Amino acid sequence: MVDVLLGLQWGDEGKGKIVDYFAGQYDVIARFQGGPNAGHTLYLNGHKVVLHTIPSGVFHNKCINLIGNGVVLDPVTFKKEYDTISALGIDLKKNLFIAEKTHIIVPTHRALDKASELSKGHEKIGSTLKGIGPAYMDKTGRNGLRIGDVLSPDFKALYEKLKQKHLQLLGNYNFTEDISAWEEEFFAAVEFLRGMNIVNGEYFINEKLNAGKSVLAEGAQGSMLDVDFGTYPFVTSSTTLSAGVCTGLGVAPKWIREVIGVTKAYCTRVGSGPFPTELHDETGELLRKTGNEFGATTGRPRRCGWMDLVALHYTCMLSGVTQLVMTKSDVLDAFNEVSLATAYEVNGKETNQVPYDINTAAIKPLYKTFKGWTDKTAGVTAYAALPQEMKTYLAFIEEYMGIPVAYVSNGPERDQILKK
Ligand code: 2SA
Ligand code: MG
Repeated sequence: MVDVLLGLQWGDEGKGKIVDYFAGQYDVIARFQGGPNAGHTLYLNGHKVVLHTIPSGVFHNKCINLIGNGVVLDPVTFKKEYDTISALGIDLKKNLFIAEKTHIIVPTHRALDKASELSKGHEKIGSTLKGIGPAYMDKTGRNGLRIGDVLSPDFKALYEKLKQKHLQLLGNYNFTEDISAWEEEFFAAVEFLRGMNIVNGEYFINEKLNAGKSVLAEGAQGSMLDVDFGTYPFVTSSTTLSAGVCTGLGVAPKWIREVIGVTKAYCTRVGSGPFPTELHDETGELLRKTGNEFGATTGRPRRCGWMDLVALHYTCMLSGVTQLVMTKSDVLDAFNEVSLATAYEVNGKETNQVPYDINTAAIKPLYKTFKGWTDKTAGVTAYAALPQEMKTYLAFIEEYMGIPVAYVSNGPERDQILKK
């Protein structure tokens, strides 16, 4: 069976900690979409490790880790990550596998990402500039290079052909940055990739499933960044929903069992695009300060606001979420009152649905406000011992969503998670 773990908002829901909590219970951990635009933070014996491409099961001795065909892999960031993890004494050779149909991010993809963003001016997407969009464009445009190609003696020629296409495009953008230094690193990393366990991912995973092994599909980014159903065009370029598991790994829907959706107890977003419950006042400021909502890599302040049940209901519907994990509940300890958006007012009309014109419509979220809790949740070690006010808040969410909040994470440490 395959269980899926994914983010229900705009990323940064704290998936890294949660997937680490669950990983040891599965035989295989597989990434099915996204690329080095992901950043899953884990702690190993006090060392902080941020994983971008490598699945989060690598710190569990018995877990097999698969990078699925739906991922776009940058050989350079992959090699750096591999070296960092190996330096911690982890033998990746044994349990890391890469699907041969995984697409490759080449240096000119990164250049194209940058050029495209620059050309958009103040309408830019706020991309991570890792080359994600251009790599997926080449995949669907049928020009891409795949991991299986690095084993071919013609790889250099295939690369040159793609590069020439990109240089033409870059010329149109008047992009003149020299990428030769990037290329040197790239070819060193491609050479390194040749020594990896490159497998046919779809047979690999189906053989495991048929042998009764359990798989956890590890999502990256968030559901509201999904290329089809997110706040388009302010989205990433992959399917971040549970549907992406089937195409991103080559598994049939019949295998999918639980869909575990991770949501913060409030809401954040980095980059541009609509965010109906964003708070521009001191409450938003307090959420940012208390929740330390600053980008892990860039230090960019994240936009903050109350939890949006309209959007959450939408993303749970799209992925068929069966249980919710609520993270950073302890951040709400700082508030006398906490609110949940339960409906939108769009052009004077009330609705419980996410509208098509979310980018342009004047959306006024309608809130239900709850009394805050005077007892802190931060030190609580059992779900049943959570403050009554918080239980009321959780019960309302469960009722609205029709899905249990099966876990509450009340702090950054590994053991700060409460099971219902
Ligand atoms: P891109 O680079 O083409 O995917 O950027 C397009 C938009 O998607 C946003 N984006 C993200 N937003 C939040 N978290 C992301 N990834 C990590 C995560 C975050 C991390 O999975 O939690 O590194 O801590 C992520 N990836 C892409 C981006 O801001 C653009 O708005
Ligand atoms: Mg993150």
